[in-house]
Amino acid sequence: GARENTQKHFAVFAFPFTTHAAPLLALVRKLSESAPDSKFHFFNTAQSNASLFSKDHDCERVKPWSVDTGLPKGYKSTKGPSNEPLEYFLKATPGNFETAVAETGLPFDGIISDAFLWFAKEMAEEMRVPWIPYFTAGPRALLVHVVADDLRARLGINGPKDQTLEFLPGFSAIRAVDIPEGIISGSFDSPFQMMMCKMGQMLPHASAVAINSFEEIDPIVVKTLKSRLSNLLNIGPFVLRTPPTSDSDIHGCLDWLDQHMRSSVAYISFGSSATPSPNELKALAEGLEASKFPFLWSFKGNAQEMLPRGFLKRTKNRGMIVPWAPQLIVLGHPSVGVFVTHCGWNSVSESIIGGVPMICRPFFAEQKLNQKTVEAVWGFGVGVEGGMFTKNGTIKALQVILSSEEGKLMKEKIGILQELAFNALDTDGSSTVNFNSLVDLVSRC
Ligand code: U2F
Repeated sequence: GARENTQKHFAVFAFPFTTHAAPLLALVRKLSESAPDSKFHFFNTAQSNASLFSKDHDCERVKPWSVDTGLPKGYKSTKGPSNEPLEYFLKATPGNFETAVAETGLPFDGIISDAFLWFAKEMAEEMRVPWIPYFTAGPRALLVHVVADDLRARLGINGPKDQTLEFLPGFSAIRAVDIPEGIISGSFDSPFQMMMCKMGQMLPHASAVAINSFEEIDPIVVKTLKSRLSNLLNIGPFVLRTPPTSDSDIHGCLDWLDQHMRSSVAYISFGSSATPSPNELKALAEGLEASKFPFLWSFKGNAQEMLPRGFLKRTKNRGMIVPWAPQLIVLGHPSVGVFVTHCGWNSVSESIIGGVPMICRPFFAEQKLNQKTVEAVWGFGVGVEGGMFTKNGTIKALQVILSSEEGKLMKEKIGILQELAFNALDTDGSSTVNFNSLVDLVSRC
């Protein structure tokens, strides 16, 4: 930048939905430790910032700053999951970020943003500073957005669902139906899909693209990505740099796990926003009960009301239901043998870190692509039969992973990637080297 030897300021733009802002903040906090002359303004909705910044946190180097939610005055959220807040927020962008940036009165030396917020590129260009987007999901998800035009040209719009993507290196097991909506199928004109489309077009023009993944996880895909992006920096799994501590285990999951046999427990969680339908919840509960495997369930909502009558009582000796679990530590506990997951990227990464094979029930975004990769590329997980929980499908999937030879093989396979993940974070590992380049880049802004 022009103002060398003075303190540098970075604007950080967060995407305040699902598990996006937390990983971005974790990255920025680590950057601030490695680049002590830099200050970061963390632009995010007040509500999301309130959940991320504890009152006693030192906000000296990373300062929370509010952006408008775009919600109409007096807006009352509906009960249950709703897309409305996202839609209002997207309507308010980029104006809300521009206003907030102006409020600071600062000239910034660079913008670091959630990759979704592509307009940061245009703002950075106006400020004549670098734009560094952070993609919080995996390399395959990133690639399908970057090559979206090629996919449309090859596969057409709403073409045959079973068509495979042989033309894309490493994708021969992936079918059209596994690709996130808004690329070759689904709705194209929703504000969210339009944002994803612009993201794919803008990323090749970024100074660097950081991603919460590691090079060894999917070398062929990483190679293609590197040919499309000017500076791809795989810096993950970043959670290994900022792991939660066991004192966050307020519901006693770890003590409970200690009482169970090695690789015997099913851990269940569907991330921050997916909830199976009442019918599927019932089927999953019936399957768990009939299978007789012990289970630990991180459950959103009122389990008493939402699960079959008497289920909690009948399974109380081998089931534990909690509103929140320290997932990374749980998946690292030797008693956990399988993760029943929606395949959000953080969950897939944490399962790899724990060396736990998966039962996949994806819901939206790139979760189906993650499932197919787990199943058909890496070979350490299964989808539920028919794509939805049924009692028998659940029993079958649990048996495959917890008590079959095939399951043992999956455990071995995921163990290999687990080791590579830890190696990537070693002092001379690929993710450490890439993180150091990112620190350099930030220092040179
Ligand atoms: C969106 O994913 P989600 O937020 O739904 O799910 P994950 O990426 O799997 O992240 C969930 C995180 O919450 C943690 C867990 C993960 O780090 O460890 N957690 C926990 O600690 N305890 C609990 O009881 C439950 C969860 C989106 F929907 C996905 O498609 C994307 O892949 C993802 C990343 O961009 O964001």
